[in-house]
Amino acid sequence: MRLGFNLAGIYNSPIFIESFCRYMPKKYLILLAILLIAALTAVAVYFVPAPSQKAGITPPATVFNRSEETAAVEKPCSNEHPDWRQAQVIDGVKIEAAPSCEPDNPYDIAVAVKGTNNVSMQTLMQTHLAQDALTMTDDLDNDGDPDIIRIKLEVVELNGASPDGDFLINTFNIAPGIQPGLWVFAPKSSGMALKNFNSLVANPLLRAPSPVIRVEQGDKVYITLENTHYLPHTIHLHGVDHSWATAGGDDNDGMEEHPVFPGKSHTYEIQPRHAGTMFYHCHVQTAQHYMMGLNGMFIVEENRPDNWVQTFNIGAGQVRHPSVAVQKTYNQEYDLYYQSVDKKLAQIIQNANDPRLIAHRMSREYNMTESFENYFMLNGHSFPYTLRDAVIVANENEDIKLHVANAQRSLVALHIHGHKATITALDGVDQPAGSQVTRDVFDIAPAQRIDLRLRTQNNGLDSYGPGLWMFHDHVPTGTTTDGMEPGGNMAILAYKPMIDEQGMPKMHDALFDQVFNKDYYAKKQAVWGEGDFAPLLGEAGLIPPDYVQIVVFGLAAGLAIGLFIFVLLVYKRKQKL
Ligand SMILES: [Cu+2]
Repeated sequence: MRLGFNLAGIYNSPIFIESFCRYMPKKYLILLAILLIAALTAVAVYFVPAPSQKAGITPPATVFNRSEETAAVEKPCSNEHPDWRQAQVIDGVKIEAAPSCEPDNPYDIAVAVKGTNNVSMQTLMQTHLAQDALTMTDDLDNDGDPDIIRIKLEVVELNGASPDGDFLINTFNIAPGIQPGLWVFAPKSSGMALKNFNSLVANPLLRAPSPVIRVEQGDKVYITLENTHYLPHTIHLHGVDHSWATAGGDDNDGMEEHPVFPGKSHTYEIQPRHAGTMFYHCHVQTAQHYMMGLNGMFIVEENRPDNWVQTFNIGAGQVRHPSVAVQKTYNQEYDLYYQSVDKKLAQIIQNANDPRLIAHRMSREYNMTESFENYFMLNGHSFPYTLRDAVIVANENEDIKLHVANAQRSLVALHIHGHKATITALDGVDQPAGSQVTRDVFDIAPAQRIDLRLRTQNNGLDSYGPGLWMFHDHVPTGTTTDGMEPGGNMAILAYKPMIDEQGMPKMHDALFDQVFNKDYYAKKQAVWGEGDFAPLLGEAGLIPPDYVQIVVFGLAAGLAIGLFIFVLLVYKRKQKL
């Protein structure tokens, strides 16, 4: 027996319709029909399908962790790792002292010299390097150093939009409060991309510029790009001796038509016969990807016995384990990497997550021919952060080797105060002794590299004596950060007695208060807003009002309103009469 109530049966039965019509008056029926038609039309209009739909993202409501937001004024040097400054030996690798405020992690250097496969797990754990980031094997020429080098690089986004809410992630400040969106190549890393669970700051391995890579002349080098990014990229080894195709017939020039897509990897094979300071960069949508930061210095060191070169120089700057040939001729070695950023391009990755939107905005909406350079960086930082890790610390009577590369869109006119340096190589080719020009401004075209010999002999030519000598790009924009001076790639050549125990230049306290301040670069603060001259040169301030003007205005306006009301009352009275 069926116990259920059969609704369909009732509605379909002629008795139901008949009784409905009988009890419902005709005019209501028509009204009901009209209402029904109107409602259905509205529904149809609302759901009318379009030929395509716009993609949208609704981020989950994650709360931004503000715990690490700093006050406007920062300590010039955080002095996080004073022990890293000392000369030391790790896993048998001799690491030179680095007096600057933010020296490189010496464990990174030990691994960069010996390879991830030749150091203790204890050493490797002090870095963020993956176990296969850099393997070094096979002394092919029996001269005491490994000759098969396998390097793995990833692509990392800095200061990009978080998919979880309205904040940036993998943050990397180039100057106080300045966080442009960047892409960099980075050695394959392990663990979190951030400093810790409670942080949005990128771990120290993930930073601008892309690492300086050093190999030895004649090494068999395999560079694998493991594309961890959401867009395709390549590695083009600019100026480095490489065949056009790999032994297996694959692309070896990193050209646009051979992109390495997200999640894919590709290995470039080289055995450079020529030593010198070279370059590498992505060659997909080259103009934009290059300006986003996908470029770095590639140095081929001369072949020498027992020559374990420092494969990665993270963040460029001082080379704390120079090659055998450099050690023989020079007291110190530095990599100087100049880079610029167009903030309009950099902002694209801060306003979208969808790779299709980013590709659209970057390649079809953004117009490189109408672009500007707003930020100028030396070794990934703009002044005053250049004082933390891009200082050159010299003693008197030294010969210092400088590798300088220009990854800016515009020319660099490098000027070192108080010194005249000498060009020893151009684009990785040694200059003959007679052509080694000594001068005080070096013009470096985009993508060019120069090697300089900087002498600190106080003889009125090489050096004018000890000091805190500024060095910077003499193109006027180069010393600005979004137009604010002092900024850009300004840095200091400091003679050792003139820096404090934290590696910061002495006698700069007043300047530090002004510039280690994000309000200064946000243009919220007067340039000479502090000190004795503040009343004269600080904010223009407010001028007291003109009281005569106020009284005259009040009287005139009051009278006018009064007169209007009076006329209105008179008119009404007349109408009543
Ligand atoms: Cu690319």
